[in-house]
Amino acid sequence: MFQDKRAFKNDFLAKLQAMSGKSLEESTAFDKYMAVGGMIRDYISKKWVKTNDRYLEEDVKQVYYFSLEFLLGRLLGSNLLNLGFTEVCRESLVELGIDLNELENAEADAGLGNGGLGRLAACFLDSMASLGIPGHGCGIRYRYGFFEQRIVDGYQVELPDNWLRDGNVWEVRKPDKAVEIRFYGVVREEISKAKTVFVHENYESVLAVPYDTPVIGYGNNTVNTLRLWSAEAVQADFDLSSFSHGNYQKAMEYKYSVEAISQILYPDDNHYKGRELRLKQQYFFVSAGIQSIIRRYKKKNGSLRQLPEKVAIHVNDTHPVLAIPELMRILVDEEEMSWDEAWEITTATISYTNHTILSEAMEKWSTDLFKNLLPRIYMIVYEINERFCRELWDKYPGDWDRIASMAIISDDHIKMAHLAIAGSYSINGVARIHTDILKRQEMKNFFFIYPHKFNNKTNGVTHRRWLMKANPELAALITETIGNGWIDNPAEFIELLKYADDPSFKEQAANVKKRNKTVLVKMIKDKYSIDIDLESIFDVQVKRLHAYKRQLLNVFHIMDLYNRLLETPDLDIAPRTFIFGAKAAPSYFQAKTTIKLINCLAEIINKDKRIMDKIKVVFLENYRVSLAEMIFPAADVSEQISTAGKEASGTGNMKFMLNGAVTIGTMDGANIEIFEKVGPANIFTFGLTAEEVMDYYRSGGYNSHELYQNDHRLKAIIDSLVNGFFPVSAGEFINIYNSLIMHNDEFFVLKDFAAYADTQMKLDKAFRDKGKWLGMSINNIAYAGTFSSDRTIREYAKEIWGVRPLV
Ligand code: 26V
Repeated sequence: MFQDKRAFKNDFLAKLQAMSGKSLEESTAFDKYMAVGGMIRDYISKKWVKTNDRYLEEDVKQVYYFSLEFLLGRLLGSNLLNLGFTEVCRESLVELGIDLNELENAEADAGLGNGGLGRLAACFLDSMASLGIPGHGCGIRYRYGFFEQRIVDGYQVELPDNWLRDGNVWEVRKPDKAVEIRFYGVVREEISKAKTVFVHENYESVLAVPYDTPVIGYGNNTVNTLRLWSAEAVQADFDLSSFSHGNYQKAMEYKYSVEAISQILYPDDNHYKGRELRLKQQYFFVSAGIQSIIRRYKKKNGSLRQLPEKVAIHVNDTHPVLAIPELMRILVDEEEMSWDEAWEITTATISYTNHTILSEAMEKWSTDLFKNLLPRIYMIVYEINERFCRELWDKYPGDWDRIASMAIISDDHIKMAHLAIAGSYSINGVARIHTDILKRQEMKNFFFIYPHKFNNKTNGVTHRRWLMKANPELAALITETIGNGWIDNPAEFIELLKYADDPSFKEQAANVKKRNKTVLVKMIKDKYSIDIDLESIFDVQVKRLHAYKRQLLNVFHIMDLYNRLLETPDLDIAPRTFIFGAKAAPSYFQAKTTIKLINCLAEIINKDKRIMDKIKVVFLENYRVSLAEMIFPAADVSEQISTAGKEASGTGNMKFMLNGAVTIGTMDGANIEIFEKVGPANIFTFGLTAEEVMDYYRSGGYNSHELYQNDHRLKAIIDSLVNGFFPVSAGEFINIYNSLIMHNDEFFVLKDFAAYADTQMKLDKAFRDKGKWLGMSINNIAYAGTFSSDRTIREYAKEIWGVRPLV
């Protein structure tokens, strides 16, 4: 099939006909993409079965990564890469007059995630498979992924992401492995054989049907599984009995209400809103996942007592934390284990990662809502809370305040993070500073009683997708220079340090960057009709739109630069292109206003002839994984400017670094660890530290209005939000103005502005020294090995899960 070009072409033409029913001439790019996808599926099917058989036969410990989000992006390119078939495929297709890139572009992104947390889950799957670790994903097969963003008159408009419309070549439906999930109803206690048993009655049944997607390891024979669950009605679509009783409408209502569970991905990132459907989604996939794990486990092992020796279940943030009471339910109610034994097993099986400390993101469910939807699970959580509070009481007799603040249930709400901490054996943050903040502040009281549970696992990104796939020319140059050992061992990037001063290597690296910039320039010209100077600094901020990420600070710097250029048109600066990409949560008003502001500013600056094209501003619509793959390789500057203490880690920062961009950033998240690796000469840092921010929050002393009054540059910028400078209705940007001036600038945009603008000037100077800049760029690549998710996953495997690669 893939052994040589002749075999490939034969099989491809046959597959194309079989799948599309069309001739080569008639077929579309999508048909051809499906055909190659079908070939890959056939090719890996044996390896997939074999991988599972070996896991079962050799009875190895397996890890299940539970996540409400998996932001995979496209799979054709990365599957070809991991199988080593990119070249044979590309060349064979050329001989048929077909461009592989065009087929890749025909694939819809699997956008089943909001941002960092979902993309991390996808990088982890790639690393687990590539390291040969028996590890699988478990999540929801959303009918609609993260919304598609259109910019209309500068405003964000959301469209449904109908990613499954034309079918999904990678998934396999497994109806025989479906399980039943129960919602609502009542629980009756009964005495049976001198034991209390709990009978759940009058519940509503939902069928969870799994769709499996292969996760193909790089250059090994491992094919792991991402299992995504879809909700279906239990009865046949047209239930004859209710139909004949005139209950057609009722039957259909039930069907639609069930299907709603896996219909959409909630598009809020870092903002919790206690919606019942969201809780339903959480229990739905967690219960399905645990039931299927137990079923598989029992095939091989008799007693569930050894479960933690064979199974690790990892919960990605608190979203899947119902895994804890669900596992308890199965052990206690179905396996008839004692509570204590069940608790011992559960807390030795489940581990938890925290991804944010923003208080508005902390999940807490109203007990009324919870009890109504999940009556038996509520009873179990209630019991967990009782026992936990008793334990606290023994440690802190009489200290009601402390106990109330740590309780799992308090103020008529269930605190999911507290449940996660009590019910798991490991709790980790995603960068050193983040873990330290958890231990010292947010989870201080828990750290005090369970110090052994807390640990750090600094995030990473897969260098296969984010370098080899996204930036093949840079990957080839690195291999030419230091050999290909870095592919299996990204720490070897460090060998590049020897070439950081090598003029010929530098020139080649510069040429690669230039070609990548050319690709982006062409896309921008074609799509937005904006002319970009190839020699300009490509200064990029791509991430979710959120006040704490401070896209506003970036905007203020651009406005200031513009003002200065108007005063001094021949201002001595390198030309710059400011590139943004960001989606705002549909209900996040200020974030949407910020998008409008960026687009208004772009409009003004890009058409102002007076500044002689010194600066341009581009807002790239619909930021997503496949667009990111085009952006990172073309970036010169990586904007990582969150308010210190707020960005748990960041992973975009790592993707930029890996592609030779230089960071301008605050001492926040993983920026700190990047700084420690590359050293102060190869990164631009500025602004308040997390401690300083904390001190202001604790003790006051910050007055944004004073800053506004005293800094004439800042005043000019902020005034222009509301003085008619922008051609919008009065009041358009008043909420931004108010958040800064009337509500004392919660994220310290004004406070960090001067330091940011100064640092940007230093960056400008460094960029104009071409040799120096290239050295910085190369240093960044050289130190990027640490931030490969292979390093991260090895740490999880060894220090949390206790799983080993199967070789
Ligand atoms: C939270 C919530 C809260 C409830 C409502 C829906 C919803 C949806 C998503 C989230 C996730 C927010 C947490 C998150 O994405 N954190 C990011 O995780 C990255 C990976 O660890 C990390 O690099 C980013 O710094 C962090 O913001």
